[in-house]
Amino acid sequence: MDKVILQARDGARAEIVTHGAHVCSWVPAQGSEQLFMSQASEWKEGVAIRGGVPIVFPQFSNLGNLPKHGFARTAIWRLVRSGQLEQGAAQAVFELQESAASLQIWPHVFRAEMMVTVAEQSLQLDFSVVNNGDSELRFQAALHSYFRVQDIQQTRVHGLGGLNYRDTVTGEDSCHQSDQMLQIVGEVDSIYTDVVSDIVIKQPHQVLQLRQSGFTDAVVWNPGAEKGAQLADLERDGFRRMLCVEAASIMQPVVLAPSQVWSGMQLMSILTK
Ligand code: TA6
Repeated sequence: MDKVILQARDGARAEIVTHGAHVCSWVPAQGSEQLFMSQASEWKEGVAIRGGVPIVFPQFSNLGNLPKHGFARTAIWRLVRSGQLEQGAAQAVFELQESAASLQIWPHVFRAEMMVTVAEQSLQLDFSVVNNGDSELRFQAALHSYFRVQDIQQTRVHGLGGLNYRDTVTGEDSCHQSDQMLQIVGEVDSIYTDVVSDIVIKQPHQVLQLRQSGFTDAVVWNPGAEKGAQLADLERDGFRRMLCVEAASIMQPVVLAPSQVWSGMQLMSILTK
């Protein structure tokens, strides 16, 4: 699989494969790996990678007729450019346009772009879509980020208090997050709406801040022991070492008029060690 390795002047690194413009690794300057990557992931053309940052587009989950989570995560993206910027950050840009295969299942003309920027303690992911067709373009999108945690039992999520969410596990649609702090116990699969504040993943050894813009929702997912064991490409007991916190636009799909552009961003920053 073709891979782009980004290295900032300060040593911060990220790795992206053209399969899905998928970020597989992020190591901040003087830091350790921050993304979870399943050792049982298949790394096969046409198959989604279990870990890193899959790009979900143009459909979230099975909320439509397309393959689950859309086709972008299994498509081969084109590398537009990569290298170091003047200030020392490293950046790569990938693009995906309609193809004969995509047009068969989704009759739209578009250009999607993924820009990955790494430096110091941060990784910034900018995802954008332009409608190159002559009719309305409607889609869902998510940066399905898998974070690596030392122990899910010791991990806490802050910043979701006060938000409404859909609990995909129970099927309940109008739940309210009254606790300020979320502890992950068993299977968790929730879509939080109207996200405006930062989300923070706290572990005993570090604090990771997630900032998003453009995306209106955030998904928190951990399959738990039972569902985790059913995922053939999730390494044994992988649920203990991963937590997905995704920047997403699901409940209100993005609607673009011809020539219109939409962009969404997820910025991940280590606050302390
Ligand atoms: O974003 C959460 C979710 O939609 C879950 O429901 C779970 O199925 C997960 O994504 C992973 O999906 P995948 O198709 O990669 O197995």
